[in-house]
Amino acid sequence: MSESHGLYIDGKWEIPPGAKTFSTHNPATGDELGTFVAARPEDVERAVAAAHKAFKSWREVPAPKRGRILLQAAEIYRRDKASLGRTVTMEMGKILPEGLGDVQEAIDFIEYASGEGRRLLGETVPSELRNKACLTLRQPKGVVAAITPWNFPTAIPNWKIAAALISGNTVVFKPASNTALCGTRVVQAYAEAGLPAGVLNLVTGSGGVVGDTLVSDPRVRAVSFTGGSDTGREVYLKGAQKLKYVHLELGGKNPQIVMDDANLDLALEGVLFGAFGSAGQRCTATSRLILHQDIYEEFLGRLIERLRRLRVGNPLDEGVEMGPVASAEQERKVLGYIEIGKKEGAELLLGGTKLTGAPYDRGFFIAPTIFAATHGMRITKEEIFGPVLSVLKVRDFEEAVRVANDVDYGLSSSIYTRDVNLSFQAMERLEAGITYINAPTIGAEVQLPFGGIKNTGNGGREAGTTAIDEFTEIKTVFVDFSNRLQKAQIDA
Ligand code: UN1
Repeated sequence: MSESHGLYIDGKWEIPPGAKTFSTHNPATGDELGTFVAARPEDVERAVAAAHKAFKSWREVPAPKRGRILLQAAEIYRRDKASLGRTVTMEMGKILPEGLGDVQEAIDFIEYASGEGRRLLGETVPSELRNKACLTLRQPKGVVAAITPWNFPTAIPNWKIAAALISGNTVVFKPASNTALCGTRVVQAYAEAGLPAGVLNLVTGSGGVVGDTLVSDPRVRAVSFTGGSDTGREVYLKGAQKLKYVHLELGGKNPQIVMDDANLDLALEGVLFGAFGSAGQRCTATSRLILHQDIYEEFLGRLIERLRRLRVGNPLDEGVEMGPVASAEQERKVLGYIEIGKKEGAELLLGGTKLTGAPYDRGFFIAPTIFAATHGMRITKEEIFGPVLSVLKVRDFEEAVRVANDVDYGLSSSIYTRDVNLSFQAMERLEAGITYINAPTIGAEVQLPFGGIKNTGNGGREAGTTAIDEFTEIKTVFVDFSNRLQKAQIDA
């Protein structure tokens, strides 16, 4: 029997009497990992009430003191990194070094965010009048809902939670259901770190019940959502009715361009990591490889040859390079796209099947898959979120940029070239929130803004100096110390 886990509301772990439950499973083996409460609307409302009540005192805790508690949580993650990394790997299937990387990204961001406790910078600017001061303050928004996906089950929650908390907000956190154990462990660290009751609450359960209740509750002033574009649109619309601030971090269709002058060894390592790391289940994953015609045959040949030897297996095992996809649902979706690709007439060059036989029998393993595709096919335009790469041949840089940009998403992008002019042109012209030069589309660092354009989001950026924008209101203050009525804009 696996362990039962509760909701965390107002500083207490609880399993409400008669609660319905659900469990999570290891996508490599099918083993059950834990059972969790499927929260009802009234449970969610209690969590929001707790957060709402705690806000009054939490906002008054000096920000550097809030930072101390965050740093303590980071220390706990660091202490428990090995076991947390294993939990990530067991619950969503990325290989252990990537599971550990997920936890490291959480630690990195919390440390970064806690420093904001000594900044939370405002502005001071001149007044057009004498004896008058003009400045801005950052103030918390109130109760924040953090709704997060399964693909980075410790890092992404912490991008939101740590930034919200350092800014003085309180949080109700709803993790993806299939990584509820990771979500529980994310919160356990903050509880152990001494966060006051009600400041961070955990409600597990479905998007339809928990997510909906959170987004509809008028006491929730901001919603930070990372996930699929369709759900993101629903969250945005529902939040709009209550004029909430909604931050969305959605899909991608990220290209890696390889020019004829590129270092091909480097570009090959790049696409292997970018497209098949985390089995392609990153918003930033490379799903289109755009090759200059002069290196097309050679590069593709080498890629296929290397991928044939890619070690797919239990992601906990040493030396395994790719694990399963995260769930049955994910498997269906990815295999569905492979069928679409074949029907559209894309040439299947490698993979394209579910892996069977030991050690794959009990898991959701899909062979690394490559299509030689034509730009415009659905597999070249829609997010697949799995180990499926479409390869596209282009004549020159102009065509590469045109193809790269001709999708509805705009998260990450990459170009391999030694030409400094093309590098700078790519920086300016690739329609994406992130551009890498001579590096893969994945692997963003937390001290820089993260987010995208077009259908990838609605304009915000997480992490970096922009992290707190999502969670603070700007208060503008005018101090007139002239001791008389001064009138701006009016001629004296
Ligand atoms: C995501 O997939 O939503 O840049 C986040 C990267 C990671 C974060 C990805 N640092 O690949």
